[in-house]
Amino acid sequence: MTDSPAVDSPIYVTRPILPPLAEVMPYLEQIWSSRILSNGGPMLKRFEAELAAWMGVEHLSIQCNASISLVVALRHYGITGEVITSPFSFVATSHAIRWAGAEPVFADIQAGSMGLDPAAVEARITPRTQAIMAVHCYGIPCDTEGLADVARRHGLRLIYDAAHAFGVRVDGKPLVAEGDLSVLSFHATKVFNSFEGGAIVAPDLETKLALDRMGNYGIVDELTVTETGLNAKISELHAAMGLALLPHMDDALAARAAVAARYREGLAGVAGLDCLCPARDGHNSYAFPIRVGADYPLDRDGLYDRLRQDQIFARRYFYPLISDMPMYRDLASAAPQDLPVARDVADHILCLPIYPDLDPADQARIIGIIQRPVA
Ligand code: T4K
Repeated sequence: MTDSPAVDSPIYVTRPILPPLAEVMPYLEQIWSSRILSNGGPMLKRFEAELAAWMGVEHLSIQCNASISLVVALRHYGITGEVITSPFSFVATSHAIRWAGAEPVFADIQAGSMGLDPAAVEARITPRTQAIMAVHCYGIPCDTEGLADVARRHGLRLIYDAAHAFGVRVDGKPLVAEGDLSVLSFHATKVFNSFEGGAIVAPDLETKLALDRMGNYGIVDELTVTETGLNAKISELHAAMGLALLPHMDDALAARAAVAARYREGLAGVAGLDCLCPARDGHNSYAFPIRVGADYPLDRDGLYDRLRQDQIFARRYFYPLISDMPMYRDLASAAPQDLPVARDVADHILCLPIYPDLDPADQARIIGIIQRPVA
């Protein structure tokens, strides 16, 4: 993996990991020799097989990014009615619902998991509701049992935006096996990247092939197109990047866990600060969110600005709430008084830099500033 930045260079909230270039070259040579650049070529097939084995799932459809895969997932079930979703997420979650031709309906989240609250979801169900799209925010598992129960009792599809959940296991089982479908992101900013990319974890081969087809214009064969699909394909180059990085993921996850452990230790006992990702086996330490409370000397934005003075670019993921954005705020479900937990979390959250090769000296500097923000 690549070297760490110099001490005085900017520190961003994340930094992608890359495999050694020498390990990428053999894959590129194969592409150059085959001239197969896209359309479900050998590199993609191998990437799907090796990734499924690594994750411990049987079927997945690798696509160009999570945003498009969320659209494909909804289109697969023909969902055009209401989809109950979280306002506390990256905009892609609600945008995908709209691009699929459906309408997002916001429900409040739980304070602990920061995922959808099953009771709040149930209260939002109408005759037009067709699906729940929940988000495993920062890779913290939603209340999957509670959501599955609501979905089952009301005959709704349950689709997880699992963009943050690469590698997360609960009681040894991959979190992405929950729900009808789970969508992962392999964007540069994620735990695992193929530069750009995403995947839908499917329950069976038939569903996987249908998702592949939906992502390839709905083409069955040269003469047969069965549905209004779109182009969700990933190139062979992207598949090669993913393949080359995959063998490094166990080390990368261990390195992330070590960074998270140093933050937990360094920030323990700082009045007014809470670390929101529990130390838990099977977590992926995708992000390191903290809550900046009233007993801290600065408010959340004050700490964000203080860190920026030292070129440390923490991020306020996810503020503002999606439900406050201009294209959604007029929805009835966006009323602020109905989303009190999401609002409270969004107003106090700050995500600290975390990535496998974050230099311990840089991290000590970040912790030192947070411990004593005011000189
Ligand atoms: N669902 C959820 C819950 C998501 O969080 C996301 C994406 C999606 C769906 C959609 O997934 P994709 O369609 O992308 O597969 C970033 C990412 O662009 C976005 O993928 C991600 N969530 C979101 C949480 O973060 P920005 O606008 O904050 O990214 P940006 O460009 O400010 O990058 C953050 C920092 O990362 C930079 O300050 C530096 C570093 N960085 C970034 C890139 C792109 C690098 O060091 N190298 C890079 O190549 O959205």
